[in-house]
Amino acid sequence: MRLEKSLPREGKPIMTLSESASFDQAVRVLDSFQIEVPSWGFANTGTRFGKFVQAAAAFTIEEKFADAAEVNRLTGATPTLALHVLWDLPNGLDDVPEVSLLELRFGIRAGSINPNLFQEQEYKFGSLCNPSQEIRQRAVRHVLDSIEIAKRLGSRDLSLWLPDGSNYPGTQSIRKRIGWLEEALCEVHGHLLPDQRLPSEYKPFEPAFYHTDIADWGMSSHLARVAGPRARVLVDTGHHYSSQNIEQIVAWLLHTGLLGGFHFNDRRYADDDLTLGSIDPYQVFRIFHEIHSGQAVNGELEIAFMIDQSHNLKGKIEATVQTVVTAQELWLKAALIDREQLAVYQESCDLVAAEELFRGAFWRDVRPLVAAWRQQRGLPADPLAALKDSGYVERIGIERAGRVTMVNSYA
Ligand code: RM4
Ligand code: MN
Ligand code: MN
Repeated sequence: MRLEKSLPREGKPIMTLSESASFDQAVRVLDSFQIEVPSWGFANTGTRFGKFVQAAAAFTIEEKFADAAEVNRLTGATPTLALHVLWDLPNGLDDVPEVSLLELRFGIRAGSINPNLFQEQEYKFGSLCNPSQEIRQRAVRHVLDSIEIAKRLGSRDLSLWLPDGSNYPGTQSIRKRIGWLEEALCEVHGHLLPDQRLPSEYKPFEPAFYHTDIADWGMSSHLARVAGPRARVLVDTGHHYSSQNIEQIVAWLLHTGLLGGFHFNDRRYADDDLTLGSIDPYQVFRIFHEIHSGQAVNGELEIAFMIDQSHNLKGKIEATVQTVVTAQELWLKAALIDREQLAVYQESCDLVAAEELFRGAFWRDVRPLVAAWRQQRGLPADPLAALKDSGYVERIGIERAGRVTMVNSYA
């Protein structure tokens, strides 16, 4: 059903009673759904084989803010921009005033602050887990500088990802490195403000290919407990082995109170950073169901939804809008599961009825509901079409073309 067909002349959707109850619920669900976009999602990124440069890709922090504002204008769901310290604030604290001005100018707030512990030559054998105390201290200092940046920008989350690990058996002491990591995280945690948090990603491999110091959610959970009460686990959906049950991990992290947030993306093979839901939308739905179930029990949950994608072939802004729209649809589908009825079927072990109810919610077409919500909120009913009509991508493609673009770094 296309929305326009269900609208009479004066623009009010014609709905049955149950549709209008769903719409009221949809308004609540979509009003409270926000997802953070990454600054690096607008930049030229590539694989280790090279980059295909796009004329419209953002290069400066100003351009990244402009693109984030365009996505927020179209979707109404992305008020914050994740920043990567060395890419976006190469001069550290000295760049904070410029970022603050950009926040005001574009109506987009700085979101999570991501220290960079993988770019410098010193980190060849690790950052917070490096056998050299001097290098570990240097890495800690960078994280502390990043916390200071987060404080000045009013950012809640200092989001950690380590490249640390080793490539060959016997070349590093796995156990000593656990101890160094515990020490570093405790020190860093001590510098957080009471309302700041320290979520840490885990990842089974890449760039290290034998052992990775924070390889899975068990290790990340342990470290969060040791580091302190504001440390959390960050689930990047691409950081799992194939066929791993991510929603079960999410359920455990909710149960243990350690779930800090997500980096959403999709994958087919490894950490592919593809568009959310492009390969397996059912998995995202299942993850969202666990979160809705968790929120039904505890309304106070603080979970950061973020996108961590690298659009190498697609247009960056189109892909980001597409991601946000997909996230909204899947979030709403999962919210509309009749959880009370599902619980009845689960308790009576009525397997087929339970599965059909669950699966049925996934197959429900919620696009007309999301479009109606957008119209009510003064947003374009079809954000991708509105992006096309706006000419934004062509305009920035012309403005940004021709300048010298660095093509030798990841972002
Ligand atoms: C990692 C991880 C981090 C990201 C880096 C560049 O795989 O997903 O979130 O910052 O890549
Ligand atoms: Mn990530
Ligand atoms: Mn990743």
